[in-house]
Amino acid sequence: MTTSKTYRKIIHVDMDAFFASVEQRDHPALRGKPIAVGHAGARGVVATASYEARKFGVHSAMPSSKARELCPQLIFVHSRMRHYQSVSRQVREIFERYTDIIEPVSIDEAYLDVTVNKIGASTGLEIAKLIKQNIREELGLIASAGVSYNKFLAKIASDYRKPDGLCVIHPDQAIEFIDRLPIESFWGIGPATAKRLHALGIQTAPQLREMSLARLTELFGKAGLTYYNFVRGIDDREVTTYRERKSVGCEETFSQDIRGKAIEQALESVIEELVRRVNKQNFKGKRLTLKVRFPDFTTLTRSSSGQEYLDNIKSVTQAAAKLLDNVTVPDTGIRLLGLSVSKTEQEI
Ligand code: TTP
Ligand code: MG
Repeated sequence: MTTSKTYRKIIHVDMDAFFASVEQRDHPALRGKPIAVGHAGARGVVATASYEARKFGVHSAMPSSKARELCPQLIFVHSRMRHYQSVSRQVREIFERYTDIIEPVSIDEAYLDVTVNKIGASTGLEIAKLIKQNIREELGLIASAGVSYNKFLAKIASDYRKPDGLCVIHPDQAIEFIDRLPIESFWGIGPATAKRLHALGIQTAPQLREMSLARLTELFGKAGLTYYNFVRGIDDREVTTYRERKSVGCEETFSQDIRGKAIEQALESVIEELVRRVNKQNFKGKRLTLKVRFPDFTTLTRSSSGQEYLDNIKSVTQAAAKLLDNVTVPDTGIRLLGLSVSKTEQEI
């Protein structure tokens, strides 16, 4: 008797230096230059940097002042979020030529299940090549793609040899790839978990593989099973096309810190926009969360749930006022104000 195991064909696509590449594409004068998308001001941060700037050590989430120190010739470009979102939709349209099973992870990243696909291709590699080619020729942008039999490995594959990467991890190569990874790059292993594992003497994937399932779940609960499986190349997560929206929010960062009356006015405008979004998406939720960021970047959130749906100005204003009453605003004011509506435990 022969048995053959059929594997899924999963692709992970991640655009290279996404915002920066869009800017370099649209403004030829910026091509080949170190650029950063973000605010150059004293309080600005880098959203992303072109690969030319990365050579100097500039990276996402770095304060702009630090970036300028590392790379004095760095050119700052303002972020155009709406534009990037529309490019992201164009990328998605390319994916849709091959499959409808698409799971967007962020504005520039998605998983695709092409086990059954619209062009009858027999390998994921063939489709990944076509997608990269379409993105390059039609959008003038570069993407990295990874192909494997599950999401975890497809993501590892797309990160491998970025930018302009294309990598396939076959089932019989999985363990070899995994063993080259630092444990921090496993899905779900953040800095805190990594620290705990290091304290137990676990630095590498082979060491992690020696831990029993019982020990891992004792230490990390449900996540223990995930680590146990991942380190063996097992990940049964589906590529999910639909995700129920858990919250709808709106926030505003001010060009100057605001205080007093200006906060009330800002709150009104955030509420108006929030209610507009809630209704546009026909979202039903009774929980409101207020987010306030102070000039020193400390951020505070306060939530409360009521009986009414937060889909109108009146109910949101009442709930927001109560939350804001519990916040002590320092003399220096605030730099960001945000509100979001979500579902309560009972509603989910
Ligand atoms: P990433 O895919 O993490 O970064 P990237 O596309 O710029 O670079 P890479 O080639 O390494 O994939 O994020 C996608 C976009 O999201 C990025 O272009 C800008 C934005 N972003 C932020 O605004 N802030 C952040 O801290 C990060 C990580 C990304
Ligand atoms: Mg990217």
